[in-house]
Amino acid sequence: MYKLVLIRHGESTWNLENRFTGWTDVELTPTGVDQAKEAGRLLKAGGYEFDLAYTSVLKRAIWTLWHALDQMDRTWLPVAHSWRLNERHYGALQGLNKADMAKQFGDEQVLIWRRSYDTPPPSLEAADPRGQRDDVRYAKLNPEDIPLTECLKDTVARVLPFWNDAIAPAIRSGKRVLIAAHGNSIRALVKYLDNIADADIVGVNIPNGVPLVYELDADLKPIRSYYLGDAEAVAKAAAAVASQGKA
Ligand code: DG2
Repeated sequence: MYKLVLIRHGESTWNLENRFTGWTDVELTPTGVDQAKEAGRLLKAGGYEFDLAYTSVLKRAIWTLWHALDQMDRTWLPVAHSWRLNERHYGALQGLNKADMAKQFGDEQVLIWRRSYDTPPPSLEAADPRGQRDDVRYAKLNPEDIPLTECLKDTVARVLPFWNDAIAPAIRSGKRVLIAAHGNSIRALVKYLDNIADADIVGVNIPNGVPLVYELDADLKPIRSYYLGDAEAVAKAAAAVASQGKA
């Protein structure tokens, strides 16, 4: 049996301001740092050990991983970064307030933008300064791989090659893996691992900074999965994420 641990980053400045973030590279808040440290303390207290960590190229996930590893006295662990673990690109919604958008367009429309499997939010214009065309960290990508918007289906399509080519082989080779990523790049992995139907993934919300443990069989199929920490607090935090898009 293998164990895999996923952590959504701690609260970011734009989570706090309730703004669509996507590929915008925002910082953690002090609460987010505390959540990341608490995740590390929980992993340490649970006796978790890792050989390898993966994260995105966005600093809210990178710092979360670092603070968690620091609490475990494991800052020396090898870490691989990939844009494929970035948050789902939120298109022209990036920077806008989720509740304001719900007031303007209705809760139902914002739920579609946030949680529908295959309806992407409105696209950014290619020349929009909120895009990443000139960002050095994406300079080696094919221009068509840099999204202007993404639905979860698009996110699954760019996360899975990294799972199949890098993460899954590492787990199969016996490496104990920790992944620090984002609400929707983690939902993409959870959908794939748990084989969740397109219609049902709408109801899955990932709380900030809580380790999500997967026990996997030899074929990397989940035997069970669970969050570490207080179950009631975790359920409350996931419900709070769900309601961020309401007027
Ligand atoms: C949030 C997720 O991403 O937002 O892009 O706004 O996990 O990086 O904070 P994260 C964003 P929702 O899909 O939950 O609205």
